[in-house]
Amino acid sequence: MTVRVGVIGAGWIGHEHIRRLTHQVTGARVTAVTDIDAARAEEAAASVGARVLPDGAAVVAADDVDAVLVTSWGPTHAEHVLNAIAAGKPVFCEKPLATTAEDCLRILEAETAHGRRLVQVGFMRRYDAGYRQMKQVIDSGRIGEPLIVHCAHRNPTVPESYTSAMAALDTAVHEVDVLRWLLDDEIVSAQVVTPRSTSKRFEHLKDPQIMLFETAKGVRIDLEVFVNCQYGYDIQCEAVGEEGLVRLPDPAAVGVRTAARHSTEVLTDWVGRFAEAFDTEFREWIAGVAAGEEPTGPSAWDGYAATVITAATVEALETGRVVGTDLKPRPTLYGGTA
Ligand code: NAD
Ligand code: ISE
Repeated sequence: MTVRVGVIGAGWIGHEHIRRLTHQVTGARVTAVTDIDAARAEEAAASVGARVLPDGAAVVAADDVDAVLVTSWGPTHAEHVLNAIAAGKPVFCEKPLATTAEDCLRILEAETAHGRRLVQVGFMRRYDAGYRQMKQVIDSGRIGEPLIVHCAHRNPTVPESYTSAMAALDTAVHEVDVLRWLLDDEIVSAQVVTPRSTSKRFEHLKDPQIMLFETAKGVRIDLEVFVNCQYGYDIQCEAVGEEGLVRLPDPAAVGVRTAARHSTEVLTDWVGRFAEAFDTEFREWIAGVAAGEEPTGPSAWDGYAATVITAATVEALETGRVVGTDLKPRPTLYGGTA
């Protein structure tokens, strides 16, 4: 079966995913595209022979759309995801699931009422080969119980529109998700420490930031978010356990020796760093949809948890306090008891 996908939002990542679904994933075809910017929708649709529809509701309702991909701006995600659940169609939503806890809870309620999972959230790091190897090592018990995790998330630069809160909401959100998954543990509090800011930033921005998280089992996580580091896109993660440690590998790169120097290249953006992870993420999602199975990737519950935890991190930044995350009880649909 070919899964016919309708895309809502044909911006930067929408384009990437349309290209991916068309050229990197078998068993999928993009049949409909919408964007509030009509020219963008036209261009994206024309590139793959899809039709343009007037809005997200029309994409969800279309007879030639089996599954929905939401790649519009974050504040619009909840509306499209709720429409897809109401239509009983599988929906892949780029992060964030929604920008408020209340909207996430509406989605959890709607999916729970539907009775089976339809929603997957685009936290692609769970599909990165290096993180998957780290998870195997942690789950095998080889390093003993995890105690501390050291992480860094560095972007070379960000535009002026990027705010201090986005360090948590837009950037650290990836670590929040992947660490909850790696450790099979919940983040219960957040704290933010701000060192001296780099001079290579827009004046309004606090950069870098050091985020400190604690999990329910007492694991401590330190995360450096530095979005104007200049030198490249660099993701680091090291989990220290009772009997050893496991470290995320750097992407494979040849070593070059010349002029009395040995160097390896550092990537410059997330598109290249996680290209294979995005491909795997969509191959697995499409295969599951084609087989009529519930998605196995990050769930609406994971999307809710990420939104609550990153909101607590912003509060911690703004108040200087340690802020609890205060999640609601996890419904049974997502492996909980509520
Ligand atoms: P973008 O601004 O380039 O594209 C968003 C597009 O959505 C725009 O073309 C805009 O016109 C359109 N749009 C907005 N509201 C709409 C609506 N209601 N209906 C139809 N179209 C609408 O932004 P982007 O960088 O592509 O980011 C899009 C989403 O993807 C964001 O939620 C962002 O957080 C997420 N994202 C995820 C990753 C990742 O690593 N997983 C990376 C980048 C962006
Ligand atoms: C962006 O939205 C992403 O999702 C990238 O993965 C992240 O590295 C970047 O900091 C965000 O702005």
